[in-house]
Amino acid sequence: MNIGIVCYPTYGGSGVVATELGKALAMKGHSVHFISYKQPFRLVQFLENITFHEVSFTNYPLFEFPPYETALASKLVDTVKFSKLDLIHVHYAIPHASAAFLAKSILKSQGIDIPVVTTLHGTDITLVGKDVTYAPVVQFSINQSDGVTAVSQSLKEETHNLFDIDNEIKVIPNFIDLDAFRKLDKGHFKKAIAPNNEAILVHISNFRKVKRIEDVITTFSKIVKKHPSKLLLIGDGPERKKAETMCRELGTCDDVRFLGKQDAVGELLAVSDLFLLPSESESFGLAALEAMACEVPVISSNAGGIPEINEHNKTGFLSEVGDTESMAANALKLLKNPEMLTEFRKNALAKAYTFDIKNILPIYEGYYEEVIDKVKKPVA
Ligand code: GMT
Repeated sequence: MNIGIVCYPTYGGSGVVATELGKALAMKGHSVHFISYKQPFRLVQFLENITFHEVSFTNYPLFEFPPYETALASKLVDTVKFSKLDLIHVHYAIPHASAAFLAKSILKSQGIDIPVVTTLHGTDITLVGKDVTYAPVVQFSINQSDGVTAVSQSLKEETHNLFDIDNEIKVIPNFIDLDAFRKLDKGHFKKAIAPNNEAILVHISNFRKVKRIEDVITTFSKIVKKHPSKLLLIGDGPERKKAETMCRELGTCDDVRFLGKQDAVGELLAVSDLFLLPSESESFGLAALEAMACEVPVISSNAGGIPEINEHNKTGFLSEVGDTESMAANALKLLKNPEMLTEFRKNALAKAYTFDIKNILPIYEGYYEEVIDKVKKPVA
């Protein structure tokens, strides 16, 4: 197939999923065309079958905000026609689904019926999408898509709760490349981070409010009082400053390392003992899955789709959002009991295997074929 993928190029789960999906499709022989305003950050090496189409803006003094949606729709029209796409797959509804709808309508007027699949990722529904600023367009464009997928059962339910959706939403969970994310022997690295064999806890996110970074810091401060530990904070975003201030106030600065944005997160996960994810809401929690693939159990909140990945008392523990007391107690339970930690490590890996990209990729391919067939031969 000749597939167009629209995504955000920046650090964030939806861009990662879109890029890894495109790379895997290309490796299987499909032609993949990424369409975005910048090269996606995980699309670093040259791969046969992959083309990147940059959405560029023509600025004009009248525009305080350059009309990205219009530029994207125009780019889609152009790419569909000249690269002969069979399907457009947009990741994150805003504004990708409505731009795709506009492109589809333009192409239809020229005799081309391009199938559009929209994948809902989370905040495009639960946080930003439901806001009145965007809601009518989000609802309309989801209903106009030829196929709609959600990355978890929880997100599918949430979408139906928040919007009037008459389209069938297919759940296709996020996935992991178990060759790229696996436990590695990085003893020297561990020694550098934790010279006295302290436990290593890790959190990876975009440091937005929804991630509750304050709970990561508070939970860690409770853990470190009872067990020698280090905390690695990977990523960057609006809440970072607050996190730094909290570390100073709590006196944990010596044990907390802010590593900023990192590309090789696998290497850091390889030396970690526990992953902390106390999010307010999380449609899936891809970072937790990446940790589990590296045999790192997860101490998380019980929000959204997290329990579909992190099994309570098996691959980690779930606590109510904001209950840092319970999160710290759960972490200590594992850190103080090496046998239990080993068991949980194995369970985490076994669970990660159920999200192996090798199993999820054929589901996407089958769904694309189904949607293309539906558009070609509409049901009478
Ligand atoms: O978490 C974010 O703010 C980033 C966001 C994105 O679109 O990049 O992540 C969402 O999509 C990921 C990939 O499907 C999911 O793993 C995350 O759970 C989801 N984030 C939220 O629902 C908050």
